[in-house]
Amino acid sequence: MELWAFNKLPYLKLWLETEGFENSMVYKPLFDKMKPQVVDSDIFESQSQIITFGPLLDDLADCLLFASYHHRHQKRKFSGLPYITHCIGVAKMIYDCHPTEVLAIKGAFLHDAIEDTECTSDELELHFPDVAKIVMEVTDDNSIPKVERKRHQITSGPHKSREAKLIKIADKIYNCKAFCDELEDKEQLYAILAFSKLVIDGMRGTSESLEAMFDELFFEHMPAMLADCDVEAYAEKYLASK
Ligand SMILES: [Mn+2]
Repeated sequence: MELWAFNKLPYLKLWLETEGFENSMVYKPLFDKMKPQVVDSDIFESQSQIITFGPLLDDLADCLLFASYHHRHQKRKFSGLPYITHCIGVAKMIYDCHPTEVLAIKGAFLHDAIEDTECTSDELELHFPDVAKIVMEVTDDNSIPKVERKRHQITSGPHKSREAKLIKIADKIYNCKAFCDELEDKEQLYAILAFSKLVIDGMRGTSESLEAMFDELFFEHMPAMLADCDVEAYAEKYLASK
């Protein structure tokens, strides 16, 4: 395994110590492995949400560490948890449904690194040549206007690689779940759900289980009347929103 990220362990430790680690999810086997080197073992005692990836550990550790480092100053909008919990959640969702899709799981850890941090595509390519292309596929082009960018998510979906589709679908599910839990403006929620449905509809046939997971969420939160007839209209609302 290429050990780039292990050079950054002091930074990760710093992040763990300063960013409310007690509320974050932990990739336990990885940190078990790190313990002798940098992390105090007591830090694990109070964890309630522990994620295990089992035998895939070695292949994934670098991706998680690299992503943890680059997202170290960011928090999730609603929960306030360290941003990396989102990347872990997306990776975990793919792992649960498709445990052998290692490239997609690695890509899931890194999927927001280009879009949301100072990490460059060159840097990613250098350290993770097998995953960089997949990450670029799920990275929105911030140089184009927001409406077009959002619309592009719908039109580009069908042409993406299988790995990119898995990440995109899991990412949408994760974010929609958060919106369903936290968003008080229901009209805005329906617009987001409708838009996400159109994006996912363009990638159907990728993962029966992930698609079913999205459908369950969609039909649980979208009133039946709207779900039947107004999806396109609500998606347009989302596209028109700032
Ligand atoms: Mn994401």
